[in-house]
Amino acid sequence: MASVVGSAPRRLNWYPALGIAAIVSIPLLTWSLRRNCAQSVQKQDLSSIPSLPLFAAAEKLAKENPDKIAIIDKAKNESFTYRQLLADTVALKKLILEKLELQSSGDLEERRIAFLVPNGYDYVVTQWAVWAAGGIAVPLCTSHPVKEWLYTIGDSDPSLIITHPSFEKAAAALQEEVKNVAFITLTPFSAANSSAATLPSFQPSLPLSRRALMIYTSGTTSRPKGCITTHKNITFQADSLVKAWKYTSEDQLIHVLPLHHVHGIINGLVASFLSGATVEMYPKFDAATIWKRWQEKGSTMFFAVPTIYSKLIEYFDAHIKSTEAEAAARDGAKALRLLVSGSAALPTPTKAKFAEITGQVLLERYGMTEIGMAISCGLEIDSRIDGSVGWPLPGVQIRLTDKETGEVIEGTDKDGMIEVKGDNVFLEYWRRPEATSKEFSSDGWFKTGDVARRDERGAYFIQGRASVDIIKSGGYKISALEVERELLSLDSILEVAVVGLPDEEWGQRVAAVVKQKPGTAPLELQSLRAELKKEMAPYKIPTVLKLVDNIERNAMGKVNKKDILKTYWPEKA
Ligand code: MCA
Ligand code: AMP
Repeated sequence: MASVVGSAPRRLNWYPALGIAAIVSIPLLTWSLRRNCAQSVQKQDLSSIPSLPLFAAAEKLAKENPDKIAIIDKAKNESFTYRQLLADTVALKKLILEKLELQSSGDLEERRIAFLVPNGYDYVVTQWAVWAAGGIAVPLCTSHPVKEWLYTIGDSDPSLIITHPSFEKAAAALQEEVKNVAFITLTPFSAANSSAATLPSFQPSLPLSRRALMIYTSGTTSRPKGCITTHKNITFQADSLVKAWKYTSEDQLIHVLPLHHVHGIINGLVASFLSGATVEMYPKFDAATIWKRWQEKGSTMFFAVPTIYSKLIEYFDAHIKSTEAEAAARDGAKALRLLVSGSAALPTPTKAKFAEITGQVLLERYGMTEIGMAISCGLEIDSRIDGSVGWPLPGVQIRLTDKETGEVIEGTDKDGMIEVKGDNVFLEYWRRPEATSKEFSSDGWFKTGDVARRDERGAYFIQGRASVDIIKSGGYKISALEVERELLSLDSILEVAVVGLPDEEWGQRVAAVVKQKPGTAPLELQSLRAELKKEMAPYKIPTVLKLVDNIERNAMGKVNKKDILKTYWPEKA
């Protein structure tokens, strides 16, 4: 049997929960996507919306049900209909094009638009307006320091930067540094006119081959790369999830994830909006808020990283258990139809403890910035296997290859490198053709760098990453070499090795083993962290520091990070 799991015959490779409908509809979707790509670009009208699949779905819903809520913005404490979302999108689209003096073409033609907007309705309008105007959305991470924003801006080379007034200071700092790029300060949207909003007019779609989204992702060897997905990619990624997890317009998602990554953007926003669901958007995760919200009932889905489930369990034990709120809290969580965990390995004890509290068996899935979601356990409880991420998603092909020889592994129970093919796979790393081609096999499969094993049911079990230089902490992917580079730029540090220390709560912690320059005062973790906060994202900064006299290297001058772990943290190695 061919080792390609997920391609024809699909019937064998997909879990039963999906049923016949998915088997039939994937070729249809592929056909319609291809057909769409072949269309030539029509002149775009400033005041209408291109019928990209996401917008066409929203239009249909807004017509059928003008009062349907798209977003409940918890920070604003306001609800917004699909109708208003489309109306505000077209208004901002017009503003963007006018600002860039592109009224005559009405098309950004893949110009990059970077934006710094907190989680909520204003974020979605901004992203949709960029897409409606034909541009590439570059969401900036709201917790990054200025230095990281400058890197992203420098690399993505945007024509325009949109900032929300809540980032007034940051915007001023950026404007100091970034010359020759236009800025817009967003006027926050209000739901005051939601029911009166006029549905904008629609025009033919832009080609789905149009680049849509740029997400920065850490690599092992270089600075973060801009991962480009097209409308075809993101539509396919979202649609595949909609089929597998059966999102509907009856769903209400509680959304707490950051919006500069695929998990929050595609699984959380795009797939929900494609299905006409309602998304409740929170500025950030807070365990107390979520437990309280679950008790109120009315939401149906929750997506998170394992650290969030771990924090929810911790909060339950510390503040809810044995109080009068306990029964309602357990009940509230139990009422949801779907709770998903991903972005990092879900420890079985976390899964078990969460099930014990809530009666919910978390559904685990596997994904990556470059491929969206690729593998998922099934909706049926029986197909949520402990320690497994399940089966390839509809339309996604997966194979395992031997790490040394590259040969395809046919059988089961042997570790191999996960490789992926399908319309879910990204287009390119922005302006890095060599880096892009390096990540693909000669026969066109994307090499994830993750190691997995497949069992006789075709279910996949992730075994970790091939590279020790990629750390996953709190669901964030972090390059150990990038952290080392920052540490080495400090005056007092002579040598450093950064490793991922296994940790129950964070998955891994960023740990730095440091040899200081002679005569320098011993570093302290807190002051080191404070210093680094100006330089890098908070989640990349080491939370463990070990000062040593010597960092052992092999004959090639390389540090063996597995040995480092064994030497300094033998209990975790
Ligand atoms: C924060 N802290 C940490 C870490 N992060 N300590 C150790 N390790 C960390 N990684 C510390 C802070 O320094 C601070 O301590 C304290 O925790 C609270 O910080 P805060 O930022 O408020 O933390 P939080 O809000 O509790 O954040 C935890 C979180 C967050 C909610 C789990 O990390 C998160 O949203 N993660 C999701 C990431 C995600 O969406 N990844 C998807 C990418 P002090 O005050 O002492 O400084 S992967 C992806 O998209 C693919 C496609 C996929 O498969 O999904
Ligand atoms: P990112 O590059 O931030 O998109 O992170 C993608 C990486 O997260 C993958 O390459 C995996 O290493 C890891 N990952 C995602 N989901 C899972 C999962 N369910 N189990 C284990 N690792 C995961």
